[in-house]
Amino acid sequence: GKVRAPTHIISTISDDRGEEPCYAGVPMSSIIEQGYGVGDVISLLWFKRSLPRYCTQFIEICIMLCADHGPCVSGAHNTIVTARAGKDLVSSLVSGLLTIGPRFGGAIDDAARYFKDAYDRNLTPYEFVEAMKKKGIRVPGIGHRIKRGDNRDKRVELLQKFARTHFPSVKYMEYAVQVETYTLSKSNNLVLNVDGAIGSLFLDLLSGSGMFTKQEIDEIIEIGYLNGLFVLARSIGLIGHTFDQKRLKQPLYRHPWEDVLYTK
Ligand code: Q5B
Repeated sequence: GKVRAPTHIISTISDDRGEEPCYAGVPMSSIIEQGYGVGDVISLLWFKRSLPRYCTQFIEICIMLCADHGPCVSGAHNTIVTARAGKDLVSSLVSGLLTIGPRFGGAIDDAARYFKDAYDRNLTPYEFVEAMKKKGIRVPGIGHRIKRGDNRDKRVELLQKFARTHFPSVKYMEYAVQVETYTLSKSNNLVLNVDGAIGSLFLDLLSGSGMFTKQEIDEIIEIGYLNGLFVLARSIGLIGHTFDQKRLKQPLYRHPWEDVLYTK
């Protein structure tokens, strides 16, 4: 009858058994015929639902804006050095990806966690930032190596502009902006960075779209989906840097002695 041998894997996001693969129940032909984009595919495979157009457009904007930030950042640097050591595409890519973490590009989830907790507990920006300082924790999503109060990150402005026009509510982002106003009063480098902008705005997307229950939002934040946006986006640039180095036939990289302080 209906007795089934126990399975070793449970999977809920895609199915390749039928005539055509399905993403979260949506057949590939519908994805193509209905003109879905990468944002829709991410919605289906990560969030297991179709999201409204402004949400998928926001996801696509995040991907486009974070695809690359020049050759000098940690990820691109690692990828360039690896490609110049003669390694293959995948090795060069993952060597760059492995730098993504709490200081570089991987602060989105923590920014969302801390901004959500502070906003939901009605902490003033002063109370939030000073409490973080007491705990010795840098505010995730705040601070940048080259961006300043008088040289803002254009990516952050573009994300904010889009959300202010299309999102039903931007309360978490406005809170992050208030935090930035306070941190900038302490030091000119403590701007809201791209991780903080995406983290706070994704909270607005999750809570304002009406597509997620409170429990689902808490689970998404707890598991930490949002760094995935940076990982996915920056892979595009890291692959580009790999091809660039190969195309330019760049030799093995060796760091110059004069740029090292040899000391005892
Ligand atoms: N201070 C990002 O630091 C950076 C503070 C802070 C309180 C803070 C730092 C930080 C949180 C993590 C974060 C994402 C490491 C950054 C990205 C993608 C990217 C990258 C690119 C791309 C920069 C100087 C003084 C010290 C610190 C204090 C610094 N940050 N206080 N909360 N958040 N942020 N990461 O310049 O009293 O002198 O000891 O950890 O959000 O990764 O383009 O490069 O697209 O590729 O090294 O945009 O902010 O500054 O360490 O010299 O600190 O500021 O305590 O105070 P820096 P430091 P004091 S976006």
